[in-house]
Amino acid sequence: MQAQALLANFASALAAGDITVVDLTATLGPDTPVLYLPPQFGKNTPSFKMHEISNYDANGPWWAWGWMELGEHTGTHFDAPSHWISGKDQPNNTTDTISAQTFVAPANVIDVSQEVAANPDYLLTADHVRAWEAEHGAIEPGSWVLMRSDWYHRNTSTEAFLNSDENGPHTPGPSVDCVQYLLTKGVIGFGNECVGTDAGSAATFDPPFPAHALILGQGGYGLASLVNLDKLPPKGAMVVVAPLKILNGTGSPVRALALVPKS
Ligand code: 23J
Ligand code: MN
Repeated sequence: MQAQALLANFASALAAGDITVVDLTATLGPDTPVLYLPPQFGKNTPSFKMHEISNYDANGPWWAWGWMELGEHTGTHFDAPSHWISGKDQPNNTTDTISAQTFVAPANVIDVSQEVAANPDYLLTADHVRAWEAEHGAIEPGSWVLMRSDWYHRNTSTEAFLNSDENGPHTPGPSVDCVQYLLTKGVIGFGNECVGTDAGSAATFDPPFPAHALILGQGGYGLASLVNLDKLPPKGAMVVVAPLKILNGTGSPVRALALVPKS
């Protein structure tokens, strides 16, 4: 009964414009930046490509439609536990087996935009997260931690977004101790505005790529290439994000949304 009233109130608040739906998704197209891994790590993912089937023409007189060539980990996307070797034996670790119950969850938005503006290699630390909690409240089990860096403003240029030089990519992410701390809080996953959940320098960490290795290894999720995190409050937004139900999928492009109460 209580939950029924809650959803009725939710519908009223949406209709009245007291809850805003913020789109956390970047446009998916041929210019969408994709991860570049140096050859020693193996193969890379292709860029998005749309193939035309028909365009109200001889190939389909009354309709337009296309088919897509796209990697699972392209654009604004979801990492399933099976993406990483550490998560390969987790239960319900693929996009078709993850419980839909987890596709709606609260967001904790940690603003590191100042730090990142000064240092693109900035790493979010456990101490920073603890200080954030002292100010905004504890990170609750089953919630997302989203790192707001304002990096998404670079998302329209692969060069600016990947920010690589001869020493590799320079993009922000979580430190190892940060990821370990977030796991003690029982988070559902970690989200980043960059091309992946991990920092550009994360190949050199112990373990390498800790957001992937540790979070996916514990059955948690990742969100990458998020946008508009600057439009969310530190606490109080609800994330609605679901991967395509790809059989044995290791991840999927998503339409990520946040429900934000009008302040
Ligand atoms: C494969 C290998 C390394 C990384 C990634 C994928 C991603 O960031 C991803 O999209 O999951 S770092
Ligand atoms: Mn991914």
